[in-house]
Amino acid sequence: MSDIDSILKESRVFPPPPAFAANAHVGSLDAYRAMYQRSLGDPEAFWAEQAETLQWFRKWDRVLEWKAPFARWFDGGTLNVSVNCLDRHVVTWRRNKAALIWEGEPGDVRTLTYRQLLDEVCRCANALKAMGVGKGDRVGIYLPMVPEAAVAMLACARIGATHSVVFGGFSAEALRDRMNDATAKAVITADGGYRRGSVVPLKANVDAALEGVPSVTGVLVVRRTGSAVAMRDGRDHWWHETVDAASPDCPAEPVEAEHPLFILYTSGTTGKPKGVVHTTAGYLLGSALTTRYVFDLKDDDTYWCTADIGWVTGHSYVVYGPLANGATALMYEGAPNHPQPDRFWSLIERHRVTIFYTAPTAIRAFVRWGDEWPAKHDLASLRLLGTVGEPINPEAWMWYRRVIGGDRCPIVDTWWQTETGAIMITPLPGATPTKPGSGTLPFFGVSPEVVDQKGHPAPPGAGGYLVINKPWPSMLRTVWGDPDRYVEQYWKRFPGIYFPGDGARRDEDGYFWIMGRVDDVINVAGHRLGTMEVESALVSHALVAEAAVVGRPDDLKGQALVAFVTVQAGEKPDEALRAQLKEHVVHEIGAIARPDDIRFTDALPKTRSGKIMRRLLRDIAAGKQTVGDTTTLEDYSVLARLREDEE
Ligand code: 7RM
Repeated sequence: MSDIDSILKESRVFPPPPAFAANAHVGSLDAYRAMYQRSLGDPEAFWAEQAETLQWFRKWDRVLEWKAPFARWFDGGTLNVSVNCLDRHVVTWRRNKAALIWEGEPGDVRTLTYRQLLDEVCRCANALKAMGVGKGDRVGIYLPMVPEAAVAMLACARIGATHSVVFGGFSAEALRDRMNDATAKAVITADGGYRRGSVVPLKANVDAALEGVPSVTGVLVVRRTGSAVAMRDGRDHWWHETVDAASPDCPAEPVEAEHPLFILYTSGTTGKPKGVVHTTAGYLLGSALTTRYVFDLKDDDTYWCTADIGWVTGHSYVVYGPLANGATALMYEGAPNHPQPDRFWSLIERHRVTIFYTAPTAIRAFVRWGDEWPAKHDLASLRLLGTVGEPINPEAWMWYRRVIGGDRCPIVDTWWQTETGAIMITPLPGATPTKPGSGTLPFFGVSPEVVDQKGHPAPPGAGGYLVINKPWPSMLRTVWGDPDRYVEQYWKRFPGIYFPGDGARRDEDGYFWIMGRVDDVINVAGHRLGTMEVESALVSHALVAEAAVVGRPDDLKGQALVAFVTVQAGEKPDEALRAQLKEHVVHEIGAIARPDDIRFTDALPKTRSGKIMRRLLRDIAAGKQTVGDTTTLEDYSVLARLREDEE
């Protein structure tokens, strides 16, 4: 088997705007390189120095203990995450600074200052204690994007309970499996949540889920929608009764540096979800440090990460990273197109957002909905844009820069995973010249490489496997209850080296280009093609909004290339466009990547966090009637429509 062939060429470069660089935490590539060299020259000294920026009850004895692949960071130290996110700010001028500005989907707005947030966290912590929850217990959090979600996470941290947030869009079954896997003691939920104007019945789902979860003895219920719910005596408690009545004083529990802060389940490509375990000090350090440097965060910023707290991006860049830095974060409950496709731009205009962080899937939807929606709003408050979740196609990047960023804002394309806890490969906006589609360079202390199948370094320009060859503080520690799976999944492909599962290449400048998941690589006549490059060639056609390519078994070529394509709103795809797109790909990258079939569709199957599920498209392209596990699919009707479209 060969490595991955890289075929797409992209040569645009955007240096940081001088005015941005002049005020940035890191203002030049030289400054970045000097700090990066130092971080890898003596990682333990670097991380010890950085750990001084946290508040500790007791300092660590030892920076790192590495018994590959098991790491312990800052052993001997004790601290509390909620103290770092709240208490240390309320003793400064920040006590009356807005910590969270929240907007509900119906348009209601709430602001919580650091002082108010700390009081609410303490009350919630006391309410949890009264329910019998203490250090080491696991607590499920199944909430919409309301301030209480952040409060609940911090309240768990305050008493040393380990939270497991389950995305509010997941089913009762998914919730049940996760609560059982973690043997949770309590669940925090709401009567419902708003999504595109309708109410998601969260409490009813909890009731159904808990039928099969003997470990849960208490449920705390936020009243959000006012919908009628059943309350079970002795088990269920209203937030507005118990939390509101509780004392706002709750001393923080000092916990060990390696105490598990949270479990977050990630659905692997197959089989049961893995409970990724993150611990206290290393995770907090990683999320805090990256938030400060990658987003060049300052006290007068209004920072908005659009991720749901059900995903790791919501953990690290809605809650822990911004609050650890004393920032003002915007939180929004609902859909980007409710009541109209300009909701995000309206939010940015009204709240004067300065830093905006979202996903390529959202950006491609905005492109498709049309430029008239952002054009209705004044986006001049923005100074920095970010993206995460999938490779971003260069044309979507260019659109983001021009239409949202007014050709003025740097873009940080941040590569990382649930497992890495924090951003790993990213530009620093005042230092790194950016290239559309590239995550550019590693963050401090991160040592990634592109290797061939034998684990040898791949030459510049050659596609291969992305690996990380040194431990870092915010790395996952294990899979909850299944250390063998941890070893098997991440440390076996290249023994002793972390393998994230992505393909990548490094260019002559040392920039990383993520080429997609290696499971999705397509084998055409001996060439191994990453999905990102062919998809980007398709998306660079003016009429294409989104594309996903997969392989279909082919007697002659091994695999034939099948492209699923969504066109811009209002366009009618036809035979002529199909022929044009094939020629367009040949023109952009060469005959090897010419799609054998192009199938137009109005939507692609995606996970609930917006990642294209190529695995399902492979089954459809192969004409299989039943497709693999679809439990993480966002919209089931997409599959039915794709099948109907079959010619
Ligand atoms: C944060 C998050 C992780 C996977 C990862 C990649 C893909 C994420 C980028 C990206 C290219 C990026 N966690 N991915 N960010 N690919 N460029 N900037 O998404 O655990 O849900 O997913 O997402 O494949 O391995 S995650």
